[in-house]
Amino acid sequence: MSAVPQDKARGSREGLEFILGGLMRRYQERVPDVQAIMDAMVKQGIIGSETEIENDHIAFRTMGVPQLGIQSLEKIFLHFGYERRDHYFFPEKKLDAYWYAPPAPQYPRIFISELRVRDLSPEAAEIIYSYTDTVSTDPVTELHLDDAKEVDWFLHSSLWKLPTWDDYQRLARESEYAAWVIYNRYYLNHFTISVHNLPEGYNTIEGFNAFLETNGFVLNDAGGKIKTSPDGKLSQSSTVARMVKATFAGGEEQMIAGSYVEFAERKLLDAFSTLAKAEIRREHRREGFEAGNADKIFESTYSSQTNKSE
Ligand code: OOG
Ligand code: NI
Repeated sequence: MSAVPQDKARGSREGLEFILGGLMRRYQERVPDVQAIMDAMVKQGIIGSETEIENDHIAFRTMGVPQLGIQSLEKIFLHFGYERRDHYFFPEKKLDAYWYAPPAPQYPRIFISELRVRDLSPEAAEIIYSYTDTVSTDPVTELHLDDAKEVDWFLHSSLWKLPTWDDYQRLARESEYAAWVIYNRYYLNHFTISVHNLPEGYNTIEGFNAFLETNGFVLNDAGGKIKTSPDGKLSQSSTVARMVKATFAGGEEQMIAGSYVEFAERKLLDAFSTLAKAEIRREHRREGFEAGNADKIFESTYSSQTNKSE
């Protein structure tokens, strides 16, 4: 039994902020829509500066093999005080996912999904194992989690060898998610702008989508441009991932789907529907995620959607 109190065994807030900052910086560099959307919001007077944007959640994708996947990546965030919440299952896409509640409301929630590699065809699974088998043990167990620079480096370093363009295409034919992860690994898949606290006219997904489309941003329309939970309290939309130049094994360059931006509106829970605006905090709004919404948001990197932005 450890005598160390819980909060002392946990990673520091400074460490967590360094890691989240490092993720956002690489993501912003790779996804021009991020800066473009923030600039458009400032220009329109929706916000005074980009620091006012509330990040609802960030998302990662992982390969479900024993030494990697959710159980490996989550260790980093559990160390910094995140708590695992609900499980979601996507039978058609062969994915599992969990969401994680942050240690304090100023931090984003985290959504981590995982490919059920064992459910793919033997051919596709073999391609994946030919990369992941070089990782013999869970790499997160070897990290010094209190060394934020080491964690930041790990999240942006190659877990396995550079894929071949041929393997990427063969995977994409069976699972576009698999192809995305084999190349993009733990790069942030998206960050999410909370719209419900924005000024009138922009504080609903309908209003915010209209603003985005007026400014030329292309939205994912899988299942409709607005995805709403059955309780009507969580509505989401997302941009279509732009294509990024990727260098495959042997130096071959190809354009593939990168990351995207998501938007979320969380309505007040019925018990708090009469609260004055100044009193509303995160805990008064609809929490968590919704499998039916997420199922369609995944398609923001699928060719059926990315074809529209080329
Ligand atoms: C995640 C899609 C699901 C949400 O908020 O429900 C999601 C992904 O594309 O990896 O982000
Ligand atoms: Ni999301």
